[in-house]
Amino acid sequence: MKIPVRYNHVGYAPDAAKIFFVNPAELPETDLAVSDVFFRIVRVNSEKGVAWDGNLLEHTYEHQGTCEYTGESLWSGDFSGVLELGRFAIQLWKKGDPEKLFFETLPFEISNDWIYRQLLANIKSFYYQRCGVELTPDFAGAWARPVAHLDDHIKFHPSMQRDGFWNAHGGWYDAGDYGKYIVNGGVSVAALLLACELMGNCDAGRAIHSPEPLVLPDGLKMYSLKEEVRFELEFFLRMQDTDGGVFFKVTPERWDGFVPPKDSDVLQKRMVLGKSTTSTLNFAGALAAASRVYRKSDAAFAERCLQSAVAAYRWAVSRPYVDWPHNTEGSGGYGDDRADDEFFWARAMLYRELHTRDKEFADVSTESLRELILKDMEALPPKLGVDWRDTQNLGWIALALQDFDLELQKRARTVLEKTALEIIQLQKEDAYGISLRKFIWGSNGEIANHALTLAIVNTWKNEVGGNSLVFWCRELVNYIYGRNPVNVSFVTGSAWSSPKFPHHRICHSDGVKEPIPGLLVGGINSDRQDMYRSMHRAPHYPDELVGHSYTDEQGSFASNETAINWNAPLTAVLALLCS
Ligand code: 9MR
Repeated sequence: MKIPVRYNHVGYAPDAAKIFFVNPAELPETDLAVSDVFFRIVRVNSEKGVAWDGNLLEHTYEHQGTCEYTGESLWSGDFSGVLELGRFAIQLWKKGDPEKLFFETLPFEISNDWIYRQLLANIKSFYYQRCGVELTPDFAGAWARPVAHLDDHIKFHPSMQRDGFWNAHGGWYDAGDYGKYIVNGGVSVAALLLACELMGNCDAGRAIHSPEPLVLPDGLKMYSLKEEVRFELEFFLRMQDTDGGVFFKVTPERWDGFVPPKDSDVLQKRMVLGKSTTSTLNFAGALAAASRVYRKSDAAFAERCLQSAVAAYRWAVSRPYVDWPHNTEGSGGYGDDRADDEFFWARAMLYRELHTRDKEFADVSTESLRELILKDMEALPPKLGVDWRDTQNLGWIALALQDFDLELQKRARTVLEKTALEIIQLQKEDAYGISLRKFIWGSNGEIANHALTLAIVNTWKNEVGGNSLVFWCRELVNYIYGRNPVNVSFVTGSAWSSPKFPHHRICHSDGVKEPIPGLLVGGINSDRQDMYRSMHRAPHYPDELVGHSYTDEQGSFASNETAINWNAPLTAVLALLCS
């Protein structure tokens, strides 16, 4: 069926802008001018009352022409004036006498709490990624599962030539596979901890800070974000060797098939691999951030995190070029041949945490760190968002959020504001209001990370260059939840159009029809790396268009896998939009 309307399938907040797009080529009549069509917002109740009538425009933002990645010439409609709460549909009508109804969307909501509900689902998704523990029915409902992958007594990979066993228990599975990776876990934890740090005690704050589990509307229990992140942090701490270095990953010997964790346990040996400079610095950045967030509620744990971060940093300083383990036989590579951005992140975090403790940490004194940070700032301008390979934005953010070195704070804020403006400028020039110029593996994660940049800058400044940061942040969120070229709300369980067949081993082996909710899939990826598989396993993309490089199939690891580093920035953005 043709769906000519691109809109947020979940909803819009009453005080938010409510913009949608129309692809006229998908209307039932051709050669229509924009002035031939009008839209109507109708209430989805027995009376179907009209909430708004409006005309369409031939352009959106500063974008006048054809969408480069789909060829569409999108029109746009705006019903920001509808402030009432409820369930609504968008109708497209042909003007004339009589008027003719062309199309009606499936319902979406205008509500104050749709973002909060999605936030809860997202936080919960990390619980479903837990490894090595039983997921109990009171938390997991239909997705309960027995304990597997204990990882508490596993060998080192033969390439390490190291005897003995290691306890690498706990932590989250990275994605659709059963690997656990420090590099990717670290950036995920960092994004989530930013939400913990910045989110005050507003109504939504309970979902972030509560020490007790929450009970969700569906009756299931859920850990607050702070408690959930701690589960991953405990795993991180186990991954630190006695010399301070941090192992890179826990990997099965070969890639697992689509079997449940318990079967994988029987079929596979699991091993520890690493250490590398990047994994060790990633650990340092994440653990230093943790020491900040847990200081008030658990000073001993916070101190342990900080001491471990310092030990990791020292290890990396003395071994600045220890390469990532070039091994992808049973797990992903996360190969990164530059560690300068990880150094910057770790240094900035430690600078922030240690500045009152020079006497104890003479080798990482405020003065010495600052000197290096000044060089980092010159060498490593921010990117539009964080990603697992390039982490310097976390350094910039740490400097922008501290308030004891106002000179560096000002510099960092100015630079990040410029970055935010760049994101917005790209959005304005794009037919779908997004800031990408290429759709890569995990493009949804990239969009979420750009949105996080906007949301972070918004914590100290509401506008850049006259543009509202919240407005542009919400525009990116609208894309994620359905207003995109493939009409998919990219988070499982969020809307009628959500992925049903994510590339996720647990979802496909747990015997439950519905996928685990709250998982963000990678999304449009024009590289389509999964097409290089044998014919019968290659996924079925709808056509050749760059903007249609997405398919809701289990086999599409390049477009339909979920991963913690994509979910994490989205979770943080949703939290910050609730505050
Ligand atoms: O997100 C990663 C992406 O940037 C890389 O291009 C891709 C190929 O190396 O790997 C992605 O990460 C995967 C990881 O290697 C293994 N777990 C699943 C991750 C998401 O697909």
